Amino acid sequence: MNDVATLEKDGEIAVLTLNSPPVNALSGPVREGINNGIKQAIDDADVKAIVLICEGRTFIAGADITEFGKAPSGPSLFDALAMIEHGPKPVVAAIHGTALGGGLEVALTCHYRVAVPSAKCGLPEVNLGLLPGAGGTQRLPRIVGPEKALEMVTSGQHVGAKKCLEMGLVDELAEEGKLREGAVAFAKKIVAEKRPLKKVRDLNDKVEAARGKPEIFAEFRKANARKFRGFLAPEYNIQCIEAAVNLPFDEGIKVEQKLFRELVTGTQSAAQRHVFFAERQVWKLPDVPADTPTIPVNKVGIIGAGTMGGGIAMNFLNVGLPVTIVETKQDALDRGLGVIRKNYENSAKKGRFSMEEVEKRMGLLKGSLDMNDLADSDLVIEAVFENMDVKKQVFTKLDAIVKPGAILATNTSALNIDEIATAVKRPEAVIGLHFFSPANVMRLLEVVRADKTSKPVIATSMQLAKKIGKIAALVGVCPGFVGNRILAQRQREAQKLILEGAMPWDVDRVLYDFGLPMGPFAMSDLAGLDIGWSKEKSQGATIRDVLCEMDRRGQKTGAGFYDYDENRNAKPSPVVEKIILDFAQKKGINRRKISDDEILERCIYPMINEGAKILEEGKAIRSSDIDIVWINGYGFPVYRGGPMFYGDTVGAAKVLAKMKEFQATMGDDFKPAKLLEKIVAEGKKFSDF
Ligand code: 3H9
Repeated sequence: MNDVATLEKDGEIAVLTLNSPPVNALSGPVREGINNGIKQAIDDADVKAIVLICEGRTFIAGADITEFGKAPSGPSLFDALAMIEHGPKPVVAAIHGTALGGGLEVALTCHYRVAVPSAKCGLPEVNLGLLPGAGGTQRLPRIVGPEKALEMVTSGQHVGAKKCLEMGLVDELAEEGKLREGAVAFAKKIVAEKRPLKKVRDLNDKVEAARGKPEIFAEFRKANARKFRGFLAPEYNIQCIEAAVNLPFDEGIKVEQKLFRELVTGTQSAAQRHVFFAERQVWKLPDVPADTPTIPVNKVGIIGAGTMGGGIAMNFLNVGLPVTIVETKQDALDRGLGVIRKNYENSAKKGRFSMEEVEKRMGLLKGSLDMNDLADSDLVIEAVFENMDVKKQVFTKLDAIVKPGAILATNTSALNIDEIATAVKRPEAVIGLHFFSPANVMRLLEVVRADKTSKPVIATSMQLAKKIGKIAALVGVCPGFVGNRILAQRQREAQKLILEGAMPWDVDRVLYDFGLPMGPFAMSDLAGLDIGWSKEKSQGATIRDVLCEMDRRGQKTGAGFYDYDENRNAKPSPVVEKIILDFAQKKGINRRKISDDEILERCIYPMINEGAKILEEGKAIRSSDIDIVWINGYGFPVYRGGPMFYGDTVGAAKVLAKMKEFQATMGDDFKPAKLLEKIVAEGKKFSDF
């Protein structure tokens, strides 16, 4: 038939098998294979029913995402679906792995669905800034009802086969490992029983029952407003389910088509598709190939039981790896272990796991006051406070204690790891593992490669990151590494802006509306303004100094840049306004009105420019890695694709022009990166690097 589809016969049952690794995505050849295979089986008078099944790790996992934005080739998916649905013979989808997006839409067009218990079904298009564009939004609610359909299409969740069976999404479960036999037997059964062709499009009970009940949608929108903020796709998905409820099937399909086209040609979906591939690219290291030997890690040591050390420990306990935490004082150790236990107990109370599981994880944790207890660790992560001399002493001690071949990692967020590595005789074992706070929650891990770090140490760190459920980006040593180095640009501008004319709440509002979870000043209030501040050294040199001296140290003291009520709701503070005005006057600054556009451009463009410098210096492997860091470590809105993709969206030429304009009036904080100039000169994009 073609390279990806084969048609065989098992008695009266035709079995159409698709084989297009890695995930049987609906590329041109796969669509052609379905279309022609079904037609051939229909034309064969001996065939009474058809089973559609896939080879490899999964049933069809969706449309081929790489095809979006390109000219379509081969038969349309709709032709293939019509061939299945309107044909005269029952078609049974046989599902293993995942039936996702267009894959589930194919299965929903089949007349019956059989799955193995481990299979999962879902419509995850929303995560790509899309909606199911092949009838999914119209067929799904006809089976599971509009409420469940709303959940599924706006969350993109993968639903297990047993649940699918309960919901009617799957008709029968086949024995694990025996899908083909099970599906063929099922097909034979429906032939023998002369069951009718069950077309999902004709099932109207559930959608009609919801007609005239707009509150279903109003309540759903309200309940999820925070979660959906800024994203287009969830709202468009909701509108499609509304159409399924209120319109006849074919009219509903027209709405789905129109909204799908809008999304697939829009910037948000392009950004979210970019993130999908970026998340997969980030693991690929050009000079550390996949077959690089790794170091078995069965025991982890952590130095420091503070917030960071404790959070880091939890990551390993969660996946069953024993951890020894070393502290210098018994009370600090007890406190640290107590916090870990409390965190686990809170999760258990919320029903995430059982109390037994809490004990199991705590049973893997050992506290100690003696660094010698780390001797047989395969990986030691140092998480003591940020002081070069202290860290070097710790590493020298570790060097003498820990067995050869172990990885010696530092969780520093700022210090020079090359210098830390001079404290040991085995610099090849030293690496940075920069966890973000809270370390047991935040998904990002910056894996920092020092000058002499060996490839097995890098490969092992990346592998371990995956094991503990992080997304890791390999970066180089430079001040602040990738994430904080870029953050410093935004922080500097935010501070300047409030002296020049804006107020903290203006800056915060603009960045919040851009899509960040909170602005820099709300962030500082949350973290505590006195981090890294001391009364003795404070000279009132910055607004922060002034605020801290007044004991306005952020949310914890009920006041910082904002005033807080007892529920920690922030209000702009007249006191802060006056402090800022006085401060600006003292500095001889003539305050002026600053537009929202200027706030945004001054906060974001220098970040993009810094990203270009990072690429130019080779401190990140690719521009999309920087996006991954900022999306997962700092809440950069996914629908903008990360700072570098956003730079491509506005255009490197515009970023450069603005940087030059700002440089002319405000100095070299805005000096364009050489790479930015080069990209513009060559008419390229950041994503080309
Ligand atoms: C859609 O269906 C729209 C329709 O409604 C409308 C039609 C008109 N296309 O994740 P992995 C690649 S939208 C192209 O590492 P896993 C992936 O890039 C789609 N490529 O494996 C990677 O490549 P590489 C809705 C795809 O086992 C390789 O396959 N569907 C696609 O951890 C392995 O992927 C989705 O959103 C694709 N659709 O997870 C599902 N999918 O090796 C998206 C994967 O070069 N996919 N690749 O880096 C997934 O969620 C996961 O890949 C899956 C497997 C769970 C299937």
